[in-house]
Amino acid sequence: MITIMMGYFVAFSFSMLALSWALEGGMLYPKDSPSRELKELNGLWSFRADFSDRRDQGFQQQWYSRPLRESGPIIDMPVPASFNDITQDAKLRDFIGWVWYEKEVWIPQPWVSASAGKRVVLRVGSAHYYSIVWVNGAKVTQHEGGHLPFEADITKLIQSSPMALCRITIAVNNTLTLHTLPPGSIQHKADNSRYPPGYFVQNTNFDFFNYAGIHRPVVLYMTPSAYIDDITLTTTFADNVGSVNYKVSVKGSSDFTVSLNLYDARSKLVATALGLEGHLLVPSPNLWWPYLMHDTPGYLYSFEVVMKAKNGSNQYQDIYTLPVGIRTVEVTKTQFLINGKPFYFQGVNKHEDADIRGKGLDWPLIVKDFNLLKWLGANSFRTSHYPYAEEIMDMCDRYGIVVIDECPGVGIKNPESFGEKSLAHHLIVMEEQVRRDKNRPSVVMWSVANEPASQLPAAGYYFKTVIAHTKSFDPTRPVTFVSNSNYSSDKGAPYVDVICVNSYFSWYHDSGHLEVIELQLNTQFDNWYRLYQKPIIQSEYGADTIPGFHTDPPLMFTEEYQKAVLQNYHAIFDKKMKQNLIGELIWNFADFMTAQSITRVVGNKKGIFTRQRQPKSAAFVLRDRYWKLANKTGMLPPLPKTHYL
Ligand code: BDP
Repeated sequence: MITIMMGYFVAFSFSMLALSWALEGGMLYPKDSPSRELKELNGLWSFRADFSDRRDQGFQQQWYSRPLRESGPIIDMPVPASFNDITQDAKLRDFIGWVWYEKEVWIPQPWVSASAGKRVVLRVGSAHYYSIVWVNGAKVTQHEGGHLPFEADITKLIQSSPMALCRITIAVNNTLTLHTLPPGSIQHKADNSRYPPGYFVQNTNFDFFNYAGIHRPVVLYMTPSAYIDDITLTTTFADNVGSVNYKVSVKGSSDFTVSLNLYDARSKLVATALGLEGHLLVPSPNLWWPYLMHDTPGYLYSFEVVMKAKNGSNQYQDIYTLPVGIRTVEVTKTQFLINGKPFYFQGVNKHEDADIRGKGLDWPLIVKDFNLLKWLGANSFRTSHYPYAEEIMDMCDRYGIVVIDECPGVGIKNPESFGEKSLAHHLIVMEEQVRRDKNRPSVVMWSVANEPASQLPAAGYYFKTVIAHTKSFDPTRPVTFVSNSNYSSDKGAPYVDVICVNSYFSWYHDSGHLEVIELQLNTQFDNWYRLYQKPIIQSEYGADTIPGFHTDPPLMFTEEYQKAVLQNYHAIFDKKMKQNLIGELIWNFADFMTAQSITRVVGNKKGIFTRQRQPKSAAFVLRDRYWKLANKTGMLPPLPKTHYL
């Protein structure tokens, strides 16, 4: 829609030009260190949605050029949080277009002085979906896509202003097009007898509410002006010796030295080296093991980089420490091996979703969810259907929760979304995601899409390219996408390392007929394996369930029916896991919000937990199964459930 989204499209095409194929620079998570400081900008921001017909008033009136309160009414908006459920205004809940955020902050004086040799960066953990950022009225960056971080070096800008007060304005647009990830489209309703003038809706092909706003922390951080820009770690081990293979990049000086120190979990120095690239050898390493596969899952070493640089007479030191887990990943025709041992994904699919905050990062929720995962005996999840917050990924590394790291490629259905423009953007998104998560031991596989129209002819070239591109950045991890296409017509499946299949027998097909599940599921696995001889993950299965609904015999939407669906699936899983099934991920961990529709009763109810994280009966079925499996598959020495809680 040219009219309302004009500003958006202008910005979009600019970004496509501005980004080259390979991203410039690293995206290390901002952390304190002896050389670095951090200032969190979370809390209340000023906020205004641009309700003007063309949604372009903010640009016409340059709302970024003076305090937002001076150009019109503002409300308080928490960051991080989705803006949708914060007020009582239905118009804001379903708003499409530009919203404006603003915060004024003092920059610590030692960061500002030009002679101090400091670099100051503004970083946004994620904002949905298109963002433009100004500092004191000057544009500093823009970014296409939610779910991934972006940043701007604002050193020069703040050093040139007389005051250390800094006004940060972020305009965020949640409009989706056929070329964004996820794709979407604006539909105008031109029939004036049925719709008011200018009426439009946004259509999407995904089943979660399109929450928007600034979803993850915004921070200002300071590094020395010569700094550690990026670190890439891969690990191997053989003959009881682990190897941490490293590559470091430094910016801001060409006259520097780099030393590396590896510490174990008790802070004992176990290896050292010098230089930008090399290997650190660790005899008798403590390997990184998944939860329930070892007594000490998620073992992390600390990889410390110490960089000393000179610029003329100025000397700088920068120190950055990255957790590293030593582990290997390998896929055979029938197995997924972690550290050479068969790993079975007994896990869940999740969403970033909760009451009021929507997709906003929320620590109590995060910790609660990890406690529930441990309670359940789940060893893994898929980040359905977009990369989750770095703070969540950190927990996976530490707890040994294995992750299939999915990009926002969900709902790619329209043939136009398989064209060059979409493909180019998809490649950039994969680069950004790999750049962010490449060092995480918990991430064992990338998923480049969920349920695309992979039967379309264009899907072959599209997925071949996206998968090859992802592997060129990370040759160490398998790549997949999640399919619900027919096995015989899926054009992308030839390029994946692991077949991931979603199916909803007795739910979307043969609704109410539990008796067909076993036969249909058996056929599903046989068909896929016969054609591809690749290991298979059941990446979704489940049934909507209203907590408190009970019937016997089981009827759809009752707790009994959900349990029965699970049990029927499990009977076949038990058979197939002896052959080539390498995992099962329930849909879904918890109920979540969706768009309104006649098939959704205030959201998707396929959770085994409610949205408020209370268990439905199926949670206990799954818990029994997962703990039994952990013992049976030999992943765990026989232990009481309480051992890990
Ligand atoms: C699958 C989708 C998932 C949906 C689920 C459902 O991958 O996003 O929420 O179905 O319908 O097709 O519950």
